[in-house]
Amino acid sequence: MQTEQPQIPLDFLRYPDTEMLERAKSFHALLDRRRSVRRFSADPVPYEVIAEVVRAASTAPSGAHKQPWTFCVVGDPALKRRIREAAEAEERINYGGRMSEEWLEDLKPFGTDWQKPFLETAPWLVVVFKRAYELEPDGAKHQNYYVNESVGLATGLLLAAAHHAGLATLTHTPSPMNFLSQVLGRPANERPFLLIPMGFPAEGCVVPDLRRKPLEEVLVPFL
Ligand code: IYR
Repeated sequence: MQTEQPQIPLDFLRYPDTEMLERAKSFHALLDRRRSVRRFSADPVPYEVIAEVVRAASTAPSGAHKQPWTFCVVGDPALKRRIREAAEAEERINYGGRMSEEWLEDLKPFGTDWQKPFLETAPWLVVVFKRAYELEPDGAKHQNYYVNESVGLATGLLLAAAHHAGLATLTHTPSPMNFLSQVLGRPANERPFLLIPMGFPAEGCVVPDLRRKPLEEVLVPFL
């Protein structure tokens, strides 16, 4: 390999085939219990748990290892309230006609509307920002690469890590979401990507009875 970068031995665990299959199955069983939750309990969750979940997310691969993400972790009730108010102001417009009839129809199974109480109830809001580019203190701009792919991967790991730790999440997409930059005072190179409430489900929380596509519908083998 032609590089000046120091290289270290790969820390890799190889399992026998039977154990590999067992591990693959049990990881699927874990992930298959993850559901998007829209009714949260106000029970507190230690900040340290959320920080570790973010640390796991930040192990994601990224274009040229630029790690083009910032995770704002919001527990402050006043900030959560401002985020809820701004999100609801936009969603009122969305549900009042900005979304197409087909879109509203597609959302019916989820029972969503413009009201977003979970933005105040959940103990934590993780606001994921993508870093479109990097700014040096002297004002020089540096590129990031495959930013959407990288931040999407990191967010997937964030959801899996939260679920593994025993936390419920919602992948929330207030739209438009520029208000998050203002409320959290983020710089111009950071753009809001997703808003993820984290905490415990409310007592008696229910979720829609949805089915995941069977493997045959999503996997095309070329053996
Ligand atoms: N952002 C809106 C609408 C919405 C859109 C999709 I696509 C969803 O899967 C869920 C909601 C809202 O949060 O209500």
